[in-house]
Amino acid sequence: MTQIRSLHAREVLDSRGHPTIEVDVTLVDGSQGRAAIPSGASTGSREAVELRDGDKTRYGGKGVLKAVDNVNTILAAALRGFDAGDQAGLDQRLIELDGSGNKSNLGANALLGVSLAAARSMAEQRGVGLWAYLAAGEEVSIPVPMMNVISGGVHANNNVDIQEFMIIPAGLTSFHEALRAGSEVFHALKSLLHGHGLASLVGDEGGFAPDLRSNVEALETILEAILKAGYCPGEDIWLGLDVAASELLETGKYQLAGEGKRLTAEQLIELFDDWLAEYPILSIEDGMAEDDLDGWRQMTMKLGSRVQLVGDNNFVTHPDIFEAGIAEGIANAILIKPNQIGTLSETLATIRMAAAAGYAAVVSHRSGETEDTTIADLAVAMKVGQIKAGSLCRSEHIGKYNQLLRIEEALGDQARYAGRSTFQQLSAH
Ligand code: 2PG
Ligand code: MG
Repeated sequence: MTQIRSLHAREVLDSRGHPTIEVDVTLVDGSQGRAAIPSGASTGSREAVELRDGDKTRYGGKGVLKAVDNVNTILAAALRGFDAGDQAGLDQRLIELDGSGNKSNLGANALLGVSLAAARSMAEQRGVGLWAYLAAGEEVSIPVPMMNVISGGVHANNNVDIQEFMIIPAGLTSFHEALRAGSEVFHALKSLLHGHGLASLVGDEGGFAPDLRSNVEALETILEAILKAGYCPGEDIWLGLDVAASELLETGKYQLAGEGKRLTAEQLIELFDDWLAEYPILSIEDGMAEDDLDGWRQMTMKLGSRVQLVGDNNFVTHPDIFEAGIAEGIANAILIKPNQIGTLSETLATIRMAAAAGYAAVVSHRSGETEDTTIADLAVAMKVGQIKAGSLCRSEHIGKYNQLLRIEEALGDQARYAGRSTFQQLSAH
């Protein structure tokens, strides 16, 4: 009943209007699963390879027809009859069929499409939600959303260096109240920006991308919006940053154009320290560039007991790379992006590794998204406690939050919002 009858892939568009791959898996009993794969802009150098055609006559070279063809020919032939219920075996087979080590032969986008669609077909076959299928009877939780309200860096066309300013409604008592708080703050922020004569156009992740003069001005404006919406900063709602520092590093120094500064790692850590004293910041992602191991060590030593330090571009959701990072003692949390590694099983292995090492995990979208909401189910099933899925507008982001509302509703009085307890190990909070 759970053998694969057929695979079918197609080229669709993502939220930036670039091509991406969508895969349908059909089982012998007719059950179907579908997955569409997102794409990043501030990518880590060791991410699994997203296969693009490079044919400049189509979509500026961004077409994915090769990856589509790899699914429809090689993978379809090799996996016909494979038991989709054996996710670990299926993913192992995908890795072997690719054979490259970084998924560059068949494409991580092709492999992940099959891997996730297979899991979805199984959930369909069992007649349960994906989250329930993945949880396999284990306890689940609804994650705290980290919602991008101001965008900068490579995600926006403005003067703000830091890529993402997020609000974290960890102090609310349910997911739907947390989402409501996020939406109310988002709209309060919009009217504040208008009041300051600033544009409320949005960046790739739906956060506003105003021409603020500095990063501090962004922090101040968000605090004002939280208050204006009737919430208490540092009690209901905290702040989070994705510095995406790899993008700031130029000839050995971190360039903060907004602040007019060129900083050493040490100076940047001091700046974060100042901000921690001033603002209710709960989480800093990629505070150092991916290769700045020494900077990461220093930052973890200096700030790691007081703030969540999330590794994204440096860990790239890769179990081996992450394991080395844990041994180095860098960061205290990891960002989980299934397309950085390319199969569901490896993603799950990295999440389990984080739990075993006492690291927090944040399941995350990419800045080029689709209507696929798999990450919402994944975050619930793996009980990670946090999800980063963009802003409070545009359906590619809202879709994930709406899916969490549905799951919360389905769980009824069993629904547990991860809330403040997720951040309990941080002494300052
Ligand atoms: C990040 C992500 C998602 P991108 O840096 O964390 O927010 O951006 O997908 O561009 O890598
Ligand atoms: Mg990041």
